[in-house]
Amino acid sequence: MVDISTTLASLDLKNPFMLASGIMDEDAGSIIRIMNAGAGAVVTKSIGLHPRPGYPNPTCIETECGFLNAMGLPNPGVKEYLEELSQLSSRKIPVICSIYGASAQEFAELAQQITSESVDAFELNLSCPHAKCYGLETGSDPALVKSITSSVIKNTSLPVFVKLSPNVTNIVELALAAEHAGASGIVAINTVKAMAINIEVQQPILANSIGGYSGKAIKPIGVRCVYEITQKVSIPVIGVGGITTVQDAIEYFMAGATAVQVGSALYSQGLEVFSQLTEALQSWMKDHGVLNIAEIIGVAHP
Ligand code: RRO
Repeated sequence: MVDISTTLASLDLKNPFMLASGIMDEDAGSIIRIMNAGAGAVVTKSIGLHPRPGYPNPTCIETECGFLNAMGLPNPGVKEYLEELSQLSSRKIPVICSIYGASAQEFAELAQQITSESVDAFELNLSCPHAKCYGLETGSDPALVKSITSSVIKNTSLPVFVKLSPNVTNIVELALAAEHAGASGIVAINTVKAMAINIEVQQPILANSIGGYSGKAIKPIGVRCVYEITQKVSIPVIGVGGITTVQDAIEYFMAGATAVQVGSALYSQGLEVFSQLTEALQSWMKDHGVLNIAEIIGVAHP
């Protein structure tokens, strides 16, 4: 029997396939469905201190090779979301709460309000590509990454993962800033800043004009980021971006990822994607004589 379990700080995952933030994770009902579908862990929609309606439609479109979204951080705010989390009667798998804020102080307040009763870890969204004052606007400055990460760590005993953007010159210096601040791991990558234009009306399609690109097309960007980060940091890195098949996931593991997140693939493959990936990974490992997933993590490094 091959071993596909993996460990991220104090979190034990029965398999390395996590739900990425922002897909089917706005309410307890959807999260329970993901848990029952066989995911190794789930990450929630990014939650802030106050409710946000998000941007007007269109907020998400399918393009030639992926999806383009500018949802605009829609969420009910921390108070209401805690009620959703309280409906997850038993957490069969780790639940990681994605949080966003405009300052270290806002992140600290969220970490104080969301306790270990509700979740098992935090993912800091320092990478949304199109939200003014949030995400990438804070996550492209190593000093801010360090101060935000430290402020969360001071206010929680839970593991803290930092989700970074590929839309920067040097993702490694941002990962190092998070590691030096005491992060338990890095999540790479968020969506790639992009846009599409309707040539008949001669206007951008998304209401926000600019959005984030996800799906198969961004996989090589994600793999490159994971590879570069794992050359320099020693905390675990979670790979995300364009994973639809087990071969995609294995590429991320070989680049150095300890686990991976799946998002856009849910649109095409449905909830079965988690059990399909798990079974396919087990058969691939058997066929290749790999007994433990740890044997392939980072093997592509010189
Ligand atoms: O809500 C969004 O528009 C969004 C977020 Br928070 C994010 O992190 N990445 C993305 O592509 N969209």
